[in-house]
Amino acid sequence: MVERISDFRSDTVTRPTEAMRRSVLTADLGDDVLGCDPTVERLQRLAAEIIGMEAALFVTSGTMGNLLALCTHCSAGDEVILGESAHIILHEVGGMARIAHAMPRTLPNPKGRLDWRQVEAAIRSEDIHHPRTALICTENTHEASGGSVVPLEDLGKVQEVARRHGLPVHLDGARIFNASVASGVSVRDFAATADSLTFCLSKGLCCPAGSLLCGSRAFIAQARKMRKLLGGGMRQLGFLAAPGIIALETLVDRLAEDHRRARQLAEGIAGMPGVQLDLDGVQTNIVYLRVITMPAQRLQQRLEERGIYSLALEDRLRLVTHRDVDDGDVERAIAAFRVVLGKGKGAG
Ligand code: TLP
Repeated sequence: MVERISDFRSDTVTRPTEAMRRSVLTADLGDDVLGCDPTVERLQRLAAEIIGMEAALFVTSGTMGNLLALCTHCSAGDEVILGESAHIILHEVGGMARIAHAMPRTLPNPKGRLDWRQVEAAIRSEDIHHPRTALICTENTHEASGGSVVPLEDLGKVQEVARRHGLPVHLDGARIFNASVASGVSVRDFAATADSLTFCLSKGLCCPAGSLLCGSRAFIAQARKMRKLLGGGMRQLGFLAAPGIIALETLVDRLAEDHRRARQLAEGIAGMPGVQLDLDGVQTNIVYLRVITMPAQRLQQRLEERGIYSLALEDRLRLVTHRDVDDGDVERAIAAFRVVLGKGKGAG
């Protein structure tokens, strides 16, 4: 019998804090579709202020925030330049094609970094055969490379190219606060490299649900209408917005703890037999690894039998640190790896 579950599947598994739970009971409410939920209004003002953009819109999820950005920036048949391992490409159910009716033009993005020269070369010229390039998407932190922080300088260069060609940039900043805490660069500085940005409350910031799409007032007004079209207009939404305010006011700085634990976890596992793990890539709260001796699915299952939950994503295993795992969970995970990989008591 497993005594305790240590859940490293994602930072999305975090449960709301006591203060968040209390905030729900006292939240001032109204009908947000009619634009009069005071708590949502407060959250949106706070988000816009922190990000440094004119306006913000509370949406159900990061996926919806990104999709609204695609729908708002693009028309049917337009092309979007983005990394081949962008979350929008890998894990957003093809919404770009199915709902935004836009076409991806993917480029290599090792560690989440797009090369501005390749971006510039991919922008379509005016030609009777060509689609219109409508948007460039960046992502920070970059999930698929293990939460790597994309340097501000890189994002700045992509933005320069975009400006030269009169194109907008959308930044998928689902974990932009992790990027900021890890690098010391303010979220505002990262956000200044884009015209719109999505960030999530429901990951390391521990909220039960919700993301914010930020941009200019005109952009957000259009996105708001699109949110309604997609069925994302909610009524007394202040119940979900109240925890978001607490998250932004009190939970950002503690992300450093998650980063320290991810590092500790990665260092504990990296030297074990058959493990392939890029320690340099572990900059925030995500650890990706492969083991040469068994498929990721099998490893996930063997760890799960020992109370360590992780996620097999294709051929790699992912562990994510967050507020609901502590130093003890990290130690237990390392011990479970040792057993499963054959260098400890109970191996097999
Ligand atoms: N990512 C999830 C999974 O889909 C992989 C996770 O557990 O990490 N952008 C990025 C960079 C993300 O990592 C995610 C979620 C999203 C967007 C989508 O956010 P949600 O899950 O709120 O739709």
